[in-house]
Formats: sequence, structure tokens, C-alpha cells
Amino acid sequence: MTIDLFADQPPDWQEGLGDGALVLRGFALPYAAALLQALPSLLAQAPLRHMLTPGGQPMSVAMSSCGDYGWVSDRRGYRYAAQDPVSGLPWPPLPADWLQLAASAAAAAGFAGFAPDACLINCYQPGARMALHQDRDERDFSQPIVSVSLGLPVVFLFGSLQRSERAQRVPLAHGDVVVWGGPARLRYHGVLPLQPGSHPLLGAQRLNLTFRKAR
Ligand code: MD3
Ligand code: FE
Repeated sequence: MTIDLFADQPPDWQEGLGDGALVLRGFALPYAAALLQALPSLLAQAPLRHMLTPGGQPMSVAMSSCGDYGWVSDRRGYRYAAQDPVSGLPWPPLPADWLQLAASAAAAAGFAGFAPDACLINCYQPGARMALHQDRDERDFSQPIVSVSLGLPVVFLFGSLQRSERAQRVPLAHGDVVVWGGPARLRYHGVLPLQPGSHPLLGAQRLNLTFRKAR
């Protein structure tokens, strides 16, 4: 019998980002083809759009959703809605293999039984960015958020519970999955402007899928 001195260490594809946040490098790679295969029909039903901030500015990131609820922003504010305001129809259903990826990533990070009812689809073109914000439109902050990065790499900003505190910079690449829960759930976060480039599967863009339990 051998004694494993590193038995308490996570595998090297798992990186802690402080309490409650875990990067699973490349976790989505085996799912990437299936994820991308479902996209055209999802986006045909619920097209990507540049939503307005409550202040009336179009966001640089183009967004859509699937699942029981979608995230909506307009002059009235931010909220989850059961219908896409563009079509008046329900959002397309969350594909089964997307759900399976989200649940298995959450389980790997210690959140067994994660059952998201919303997936926000963010599409970044070069120059698109996301300012520091908190995700607080969901009802139950004990539920984690699972994010999947696809396409061009980006620098993710991971702040603290106060906007003013300095954010750490975390590179996120194609196939990386991050699970944000527990004490990390309400940390400020954002994304630096996407740099130009070309990804073999996605060309000059980055997609981010965030799986959430909205209600
Ligand atoms: C940390 N999206 O859609 S995903 C968002 O890359 C959003 O498109 C970014 O922030 C993107 O709201 C970042 C990573 C992420 C998502 C939710 C979080 C990080 C988080 C919630 C709490 C803390
Ligand atoms: Fe966010």
C-alpha cells in the first residue's frame, strides 16, 4: 500500500478561486460539439439581441436564453420572464445534454441535485465586455451558477462582495466551466473587452452559457 501525500489536493484541472468558486478547466470539452449543435435552432426561436440597460444603453454583449425562464433587461429593469419579449413566446426548452453538463459540473463542485430552470446565452464579439455586477435576480442564492465558456478566450474579473474592492483576473478559455456558489455567489464579477481573434469552432466570438435556478 502506498500513502498518497496529495490525497487532499484537488486534481490539477480544478482550481479554487476562493471559497465557493471552482474552475473546472476543459470540463465542457467533451460536450462542446453537442452544445454547439443545439445552438442554431435555439437562436432561431429566441434570437440574440442587445438588450437595453435600465438607463437605456444597448449592452455590448448579445443575449438570449433557454429554459423555463429567460433573463430580460429593459428600461423597466432586470428580471426573469417566462416569455421572450421579442416573440411573446416561451423560451425554447433547455436541451437535455446542456442540463446534464450543468448538473455534473455542479456535482463535481459539491452541489448535488442542481436543477437549473434558466440558461442565459451571452455572445461576445471583439470589444464586447461586461462591467462589474452582482447576479441577484434569482430567488435562492443558496443555488450555484454554472458558467461554460466557448470560443475565444477572455479575462474574467472576479471581485469581492463590494464593488470598490480590487478584482482578480482569471483567464477563461474554450471548454472551461466555473461553478459559483456559497460565499462566492454574490461576488462582483465582469469580463474585460474581448480581444480580436479567431477560434476554430466559433470564429471571432465568445459564447458564455450560465445555468441558473431563477425561481
Ligand atoms: C460569479 N456572465 O451572465 S460568467 C452573467 O462570461 C455573467 O458572460 C459572464 O456574469 C460571462 O451574469 C461571466 C461567470 C459568472 C457567472 C455568474 C456569477 C461568474 C459569477 C455569479 C456570481 C459570482
Ligand atoms: Fe453575472
